[in-house]
Amino acid sequence: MATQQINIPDIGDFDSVEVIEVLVSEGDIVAVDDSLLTLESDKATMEIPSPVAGKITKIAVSVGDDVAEGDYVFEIETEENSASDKTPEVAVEAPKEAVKAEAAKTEVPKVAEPTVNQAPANSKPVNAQSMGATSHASPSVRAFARKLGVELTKVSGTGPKGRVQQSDVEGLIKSVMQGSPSTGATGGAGIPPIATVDFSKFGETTTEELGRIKKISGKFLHASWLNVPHVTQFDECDITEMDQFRKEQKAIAEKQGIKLTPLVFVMKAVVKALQDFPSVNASLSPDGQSIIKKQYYNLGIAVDTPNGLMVPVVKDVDKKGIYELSRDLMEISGKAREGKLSAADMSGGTFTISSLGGIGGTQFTPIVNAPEVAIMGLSKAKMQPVWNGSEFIPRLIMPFSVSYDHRALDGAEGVRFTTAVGKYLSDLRQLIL
Ligand code: CAO
Repeated sequence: MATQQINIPDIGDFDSVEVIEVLVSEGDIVAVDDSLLTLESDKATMEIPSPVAGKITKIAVSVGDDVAEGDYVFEIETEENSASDKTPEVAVEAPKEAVKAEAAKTEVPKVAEPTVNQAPANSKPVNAQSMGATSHASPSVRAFARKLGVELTKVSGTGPKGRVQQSDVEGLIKSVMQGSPSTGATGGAGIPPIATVDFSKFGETTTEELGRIKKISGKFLHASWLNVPHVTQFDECDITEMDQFRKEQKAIAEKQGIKLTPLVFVMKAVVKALQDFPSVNASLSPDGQSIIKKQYYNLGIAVDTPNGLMVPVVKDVDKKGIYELSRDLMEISGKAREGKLSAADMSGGTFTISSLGGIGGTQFTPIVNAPEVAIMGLSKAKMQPVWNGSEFIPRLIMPFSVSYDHRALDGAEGVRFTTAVGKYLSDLRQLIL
């Protein structure tokens, strides 16, 4: 092992130039030509590359320092036989000023003619990502990013070896301005990005553009996920009697062309519980300082369509009977699947229900349909043995969950609400009290 001193090489006509970025940290392993420093004069920005491969053992400059040709800036520990002949070895602990003076007397290594091009045997070469807070980019791209206030470490480079190009910086800005992540897995606004992976390295892939609806709903879901502090309350209720009643009515309903499913009963129970807990049928004001309680009961119903998730709204659920609600539900879900919903069909909701009960699953955590403050997720009901105090009896139990905005509702309100829904569904007679 040898320690090699790195000095500022020939930087043209500049006497003194400011250090604007130190691109490595002590302990980093660098390869020949990896950028170590960025300097900026009033005319140009330039990067100082490493003339050797090795481990950074000392950093003798800081951001804001002024440096000139010959100034000592780093020490790099290299393999004994790989150090440049032209480069003097210095004491590792030498104080900056002493080394500066020493460096001034010595020949400055020519960075364009590195004599070493291999990293130490026990090290792995660094790339832009593994150098901690550093990114590979040309000075002009760095200047461009700095001008726009973009942190280069947040930009995924698409150039050779992950080098950040101007188009990468522009892409990130564009995605942030559009309010969407720059890749499916990458966020803006200070959210740490997820690495871009070339999946084709591991096997065959196909790429299909997301459908229009999925892109639109994705933005809303992402915005809610990021803005709303979610809590999900899980619960279950005994719908044995309710389902018995539904089955009794089913044949009559079918004669009128209506399909009676548990969902419409849930809608009625939810509205009754919303009347008991007005803060759940509400929205927060834009400044987050007030809660706006709504005296109308319009339920958004998540509908699975070939084009993606849509949430049409059934209006005035409190004023409608089971048959009328079933008709409404069939109509809007049909329109949703045919892509015929109007803007009016999709607006004015006060609370949303997402029912996966016809498909399966035991529980799930729906995302609040902001600016509403709560959403219910319905799962599939199953016959289960329930202890009645003296024996197990078979009962039809439906699991459900309610996700809510914790800024609007406390946990106690959340569970009181789910308990009320369960109470109404377990005994439909309570709905008319
Ligand atoms: N438990 C057990 N069975 C249930 C049930 C439940 N919770 N909910 C519905 N079922 C049964 C129905 O009774 C029906 O059976 P029968 O034909 O024997 O009566 C069957 O499941 C299919 O019901 P359905 O799904 O056609 O009707 P629905 O009224 O329950 O739901 C709709 C309508 C539009 C909500 C539904 O079709 C749909 O699109 N669901 C998906 C919603 C979705 O994707 N949500 C996720 C969004 S991401 O949060």
